[in-house]
Amino acid sequence: MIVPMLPPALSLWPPHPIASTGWLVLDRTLTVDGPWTAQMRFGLHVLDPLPGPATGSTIHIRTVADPALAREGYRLDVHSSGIDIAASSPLGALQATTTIRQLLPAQAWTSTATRRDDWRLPLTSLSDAPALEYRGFMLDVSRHFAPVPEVLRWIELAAMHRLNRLHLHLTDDQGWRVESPSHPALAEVASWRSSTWIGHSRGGRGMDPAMLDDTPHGGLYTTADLREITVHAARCGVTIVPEVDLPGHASALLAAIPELGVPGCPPQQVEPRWGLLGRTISPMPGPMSIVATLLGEVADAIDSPYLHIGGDEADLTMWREADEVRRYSEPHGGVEGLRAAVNAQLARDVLALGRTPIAWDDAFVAGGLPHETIVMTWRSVDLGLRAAGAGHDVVMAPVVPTYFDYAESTSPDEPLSIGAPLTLADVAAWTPPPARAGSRGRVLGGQGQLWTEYMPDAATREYRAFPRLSVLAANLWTGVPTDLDADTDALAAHLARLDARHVNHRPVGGPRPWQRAGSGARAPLGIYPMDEVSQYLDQAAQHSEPPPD
Ligand code: TNX
Repeated sequence: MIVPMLPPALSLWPPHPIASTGWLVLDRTLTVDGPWTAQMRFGLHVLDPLPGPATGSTIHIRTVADPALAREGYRLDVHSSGIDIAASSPLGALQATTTIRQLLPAQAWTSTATRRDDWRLPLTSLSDAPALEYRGFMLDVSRHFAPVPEVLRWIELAAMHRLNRLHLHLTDDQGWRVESPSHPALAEVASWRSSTWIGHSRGGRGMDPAMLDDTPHGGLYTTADLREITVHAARCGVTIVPEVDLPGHASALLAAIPELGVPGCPPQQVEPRWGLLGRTISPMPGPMSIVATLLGEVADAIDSPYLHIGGDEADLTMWREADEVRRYSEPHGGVEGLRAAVNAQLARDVLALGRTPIAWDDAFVAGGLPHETIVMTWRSVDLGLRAAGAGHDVVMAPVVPTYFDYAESTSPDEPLSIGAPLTLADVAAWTPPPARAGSRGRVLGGQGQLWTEYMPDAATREYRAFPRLSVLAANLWTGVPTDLDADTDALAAHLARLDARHVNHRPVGGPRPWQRAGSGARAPLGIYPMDEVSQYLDQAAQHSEPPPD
């Protein structure tokens, strides 16, 4: 039998071979029954399937539970009279709907029911399951706030890419984005700043007042907002991973609740600048118990198995300069030992809430983390492998190639960014390595990061994320690198889906005219070249001697 060539619009993403023997034309009413009816109706809303058994005149989607399949795995069989789907969980059933939409024209990715009678599915059977269980995307909503509708869209875009974790970086020096029932000052003071730095630290103009935009920026999620986000994520098969970044990166928190500062800490403001600012909360028992309350409130608002405690780049100068803290640190062997004790305390607070703590690799290097803590590594993959060796489960998020705040090229056409280049090819070539033989911890997966210092709006965020996130997501699902040369058609078909979803992606060849930097506010004032960044990260990883495996 001759297998007809599929036009590019029918290639799957991640690329997956399809053998087809003909077509099922969707020119009749669709009906659906079985255990995954709700997932079909949600995931296939463009087709508008009705619940109910097959009748002679309908195209029937039959769903069955097959406990032998992997948690997010599925089997899909498109035959001449309908569609059969098997999954062991709602997550697998949702994955099958993603595949069905990908087999349809790109218009199947518009946001409303748009089925036309000439849409057709190839007659085909396929089985699929992810290589990695943690496939994440991190959105920094502190540096620039993403309003709720945008977060809901990121959830959908994550699900469209078979990513199953949305990590929200909720707090940082430049804004605290979670309502606190016990501390209203977090909403009143910490959720907005009076100005934003429009320069680049590399530009060398320091705190030049001309570089502040004198425009207030802010926003926060109420408890109700966070519940809405969590419920939408669950429907899409995505788990929210909330992060409260402590004990460093705390300017906004200290501006709102000064008693969290070390004794003698001068008043703080919600920071308008980017970079390492050295604001760390007090490690004393009083402040730590207030922080435990705040963590409990976030856990209460966001139903998730995880709570990320940050732990990165905690500058200890404030601790060293406060006599009381220095004395308090003595039984811990000094302030470095106290840093480890504080991270461990935060992780234990999270465990007491029934959640799994996650921390950046800096906290692993500091030592003393409970073994249940998942380590998220950003400074080097090797640190992650060491953490796995030491018994931690690990999520790999190395700057190269998962920090999409770095521009794809050094061209002056690229809008202002932290550094460059971090190319699509860099992403395509990378997959998280497995843990070394004999490690007690596992490498759970990987994650793409969108730190938003230089991304003031949703369009810029989408420009930086896509298509690099699409390629990373493919690698996390398949566990193997993407061959950009062999998969040109599949990527083109996927970019058409992004267009149908109105995603402001960067074309592979470079920005569209209206995506270019120009000479105005988005002009590239300075960037960190990638070799300098790698040198900095190597040094940082060397200076910090991880605890023995
Ligand atoms: C490092 S990664 C940071 C962030 C910045 C980012 C910019 C990490 C845990 N900390 O605070 O936004 O670099 O690329």
